Amino acid sequence: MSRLLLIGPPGAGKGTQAVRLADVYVIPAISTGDIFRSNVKNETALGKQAQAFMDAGDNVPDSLTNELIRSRLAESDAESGFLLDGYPRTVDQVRELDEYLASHGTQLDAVIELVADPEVVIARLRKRATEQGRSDDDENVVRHRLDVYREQTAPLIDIYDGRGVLVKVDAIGEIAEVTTRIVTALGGRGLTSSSATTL
Ligand code: B4P
Repeated sequence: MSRLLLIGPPGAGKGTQAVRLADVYVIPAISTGDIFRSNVKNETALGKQAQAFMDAGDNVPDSLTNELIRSRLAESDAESGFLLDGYPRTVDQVRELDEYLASHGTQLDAVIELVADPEVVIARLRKRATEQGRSDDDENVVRHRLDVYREQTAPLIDIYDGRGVLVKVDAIGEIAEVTTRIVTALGGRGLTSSSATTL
């Protein structure tokens, strides 16, 4: 049973690693970014509210994001563990997640920080912009997303470090190599899975 979260700047590889780690630890990967994108695509009320913030590279308001995560974590597949990708992103979201976990008598096992140089992530997102055409991968928007990350999300790293749950991992290198680093680091904290040992 693992309750994990991934934190790092845009383009550090959160979504990429989340899918791989979900396989390894047999837990659902819950990406607020993916949930918002699917709502935008399906033109739901939530998608309509979130779109302008996403296109500008701003965080979607906490009020919308917290509610979304509360109901997602309440689904049965998240009962025995989960990997949060891109949530929490603000101090208010940390508070909300803390309250949710405490009310369910649980806590996070580890917070994985993906460490990547801003110029590397800009180059990755430039490549994704040509491949996928995501509106928030425009270079000016990416630079703004990095500023938002520095101001609103980077402070969370100290919070989790202070709680002794932070695991820092170098996110530069081949995708599989980064996964192996994460699994090794989590293994060092006693977090294993039967499939993790086969990596
Ligand atoms: P996200 O979907 O979280 O977008 P992201 O930060 O860019 O991460 P993503 O997972 O997509 O990219 P990855 O690093 O895996 O958020 C998008 C927007 O949604 C936010 O700006 C915000 O508006 C909103 N939002 C989401 N969560 C929110 C919250 N909690 N509160 C408020 N608003 C929220 O990968 C990037 C690229 O790098 C990919 O092309 C990938 O193939 C490549 N890559 C990955 N690893 C690599 C490696 N090792 N080597 C080379 N390339 C690699």
